[in-house]
Amino acid sequence: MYILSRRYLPLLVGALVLAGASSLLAQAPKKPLKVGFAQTGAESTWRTANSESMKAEAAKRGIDLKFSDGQGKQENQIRAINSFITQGVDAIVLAPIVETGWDPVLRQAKRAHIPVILTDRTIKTDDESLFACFIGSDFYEEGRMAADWLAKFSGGKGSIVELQGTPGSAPANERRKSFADALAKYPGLKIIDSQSGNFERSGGKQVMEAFLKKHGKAINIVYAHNDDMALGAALAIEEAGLKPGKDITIVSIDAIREGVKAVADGRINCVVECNPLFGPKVYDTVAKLIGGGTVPKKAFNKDELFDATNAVKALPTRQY
Ligand code: GYE
Repeated sequence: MYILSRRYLPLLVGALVLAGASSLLAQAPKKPLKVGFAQTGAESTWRTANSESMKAEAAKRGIDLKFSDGQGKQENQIRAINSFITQGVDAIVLAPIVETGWDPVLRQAKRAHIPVILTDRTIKTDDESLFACFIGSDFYEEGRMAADWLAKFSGGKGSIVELQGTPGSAPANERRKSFADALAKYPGLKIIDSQSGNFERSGGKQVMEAFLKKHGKAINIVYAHNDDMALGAALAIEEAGLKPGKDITIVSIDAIREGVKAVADGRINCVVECNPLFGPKVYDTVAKLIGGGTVPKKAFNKDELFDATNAVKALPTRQY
């Protein structure tokens, strides 16, 4: 008996030490998740709502969020990602301002074993292993919805000016392409001019002023890639002595509260929704990835459309 316990004593002590250590570990407060978010900038109301959603949800979950405002420049976003890697974040969230040019910095993140979640906008790459997944809206579908709505509303006739988003960005590329693709079915609807207003209200106003000078009364319709530019264009139309929503039909994308309100007031005719509030979905995904789970490579938000038939009713519950 005595001999037995002598032999097993060290084992027993070892087991006790291990048990003690693991219960201590269990009691130690968990380190908060560290997430780096490289945002494009603050060009629109949509963007502000998106940043708010990401910040508020991080605060709610006790996530240590490193937020970087790229101020509309890809090089700032690349710098931010490099700094997130140096800081050893658990995950990187990127809203890529343009579609191309991300491979080198994403390779760095991959080498550091940090998962990258693309939100809002997609990228073009030959190596899809450089990002874990994408969460956002289907921009191609949004442009198609806008075109089909317009074809019905206009009876398939009219001259359109287009206000494009940021050059090279996924939403500008896809909203432009799908709208043009859909218009092929309606030969009476023609795009007579198209320029970028950079997704900004001031940009939309300036470009619309130039369009009005150049084309005058020939313009029947404005297709804006976002509500901020549509609201800027509505101002330019008013300043030119015309009635937006009546003399010139306006259709745009985002459905920010002010956009839906403008539809309710008859200044804009239709807004296609693009929901920016995906903070919760992004952090759920981060948690899953870090826990070793699998997530869908691409997850799209479901978007609606508002026009004179439903805008007034929708207004009180708009969240952004
Ligand atoms: O439509 C626009 C913003 O990428 C979906 O960017 C986003 C777009 C949105 O500035 O308002």
